[in-house]
Amino acid sequence: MFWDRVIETLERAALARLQLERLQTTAARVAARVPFYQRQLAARHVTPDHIRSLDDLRRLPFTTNADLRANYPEGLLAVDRRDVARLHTSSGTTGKPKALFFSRRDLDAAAELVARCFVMTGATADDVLQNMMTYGLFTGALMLHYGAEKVGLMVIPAGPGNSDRQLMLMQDFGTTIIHVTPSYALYFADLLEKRGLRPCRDLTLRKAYVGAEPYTEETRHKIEQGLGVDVYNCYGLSEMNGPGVAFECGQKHGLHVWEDNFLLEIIDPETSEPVSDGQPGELVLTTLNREAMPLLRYRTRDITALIPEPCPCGRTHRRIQRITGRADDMLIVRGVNVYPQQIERVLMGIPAVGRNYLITLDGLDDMSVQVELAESGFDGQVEHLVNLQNQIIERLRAETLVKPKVELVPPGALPVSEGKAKRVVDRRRL
Ligand code: DLL
Repeated sequence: MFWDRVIETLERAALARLQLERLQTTAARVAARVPFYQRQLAARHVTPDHIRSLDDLRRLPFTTNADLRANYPEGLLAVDRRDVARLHTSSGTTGKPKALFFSRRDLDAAAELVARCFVMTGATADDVLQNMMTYGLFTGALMLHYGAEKVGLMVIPAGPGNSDRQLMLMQDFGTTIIHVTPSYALYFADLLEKRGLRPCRDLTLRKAYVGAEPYTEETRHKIEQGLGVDVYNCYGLSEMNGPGVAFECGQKHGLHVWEDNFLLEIIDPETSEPVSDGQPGELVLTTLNREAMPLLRYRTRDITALIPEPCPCGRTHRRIQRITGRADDMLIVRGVNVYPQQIERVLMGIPAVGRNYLITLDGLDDMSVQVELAESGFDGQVEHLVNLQNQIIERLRAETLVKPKVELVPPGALPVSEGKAKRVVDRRRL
């Protein structure tokens, strides 16, 4: 099923023509209205007239996270204030947030993309969406909300947290789809197990749209088992509309990027040169259909790879692999590069391991990992615990080349945040 069959299956050559036309419009818009881009373009001796083919994209400047912060609050605004319909922000670790502006038309375009995602995954007006993302300045909940309404689903704007109320809403209103972070999905699956509830028997859930944080295929399986749902990976970032920038189809193999709205590049984060198709690199996105705040070649810092093969679902918009982490996520432990995702992949592949973990780095450059046990992971025999602990240490060492300390803790012992999960505590930088 398609929301917009024509555009979703547009032949590649026609899609490229549309992209070029929109790139030219976007370049002209920022050159006329945004002093930051006027300076950047002048420094490169580029005018919008130089954009004659999609390859000319490489003449345009990159935009970084730092540029958004430096131009806070309104430096990148490309419309009059009276034409702004909504503000979102995206917070970083320190200082001022990034301000993201949307016109009425931008909001409608974002909702259209989300509507495509719903229909692509088989959702219909018969579905009930419980939106367990945070409502507010974060794009996560609101951007998905309006797309769901367009398709005609009934939306329960539950927000995150208060798991007992979530459960009550699910049971009383027959929720079929949830939109949730991977960490909260795992936490919720734990809660069901503790209450002795079996999702297939006691709930009507069918699908979960899971995103806003990186997670592994092993975590997807854990969520699918724990909640009795099909998990679809949902990727996005506030700078590019929030959720719905890229989404899995029924194949559940890679995420279609809506290429009529975003021009995608994958580059080597060190050299900024393009990598060859299928190779991992940093995702760079250019908005093609934004009025209020168009962005050229935005460095997402997210690491992924292009899937060059066409998708059996019939959509022509190319797919990217699930995000394996952010370029800034890399930890250097005793000189070795370690990504938190490597640790998650190992842990979530071990059945006796539960649903939460926390990595701590301390002053001596030691890495320790606290690992929750599964509800059924401990049979009371201490030697089984010791064996499990040794098995985890060994597998983590083999995966990361760093031998961590591992502490097994009871289910539910580690903190759960309502927003994005915090998986790493780095005391070395405190
Ligand atoms: O997290 C938008 C969103 C909300 C996407 C809900 C999906 C669902 P930001 O707060 O700006 O926006 O954070 C964007 O989160 O650059 C990635 O690093 C990470 N991220 C988002 N979705 C995924 C995903 C929203 N499916 C940043 N897999 C992005 C991996 C993800 N990482």
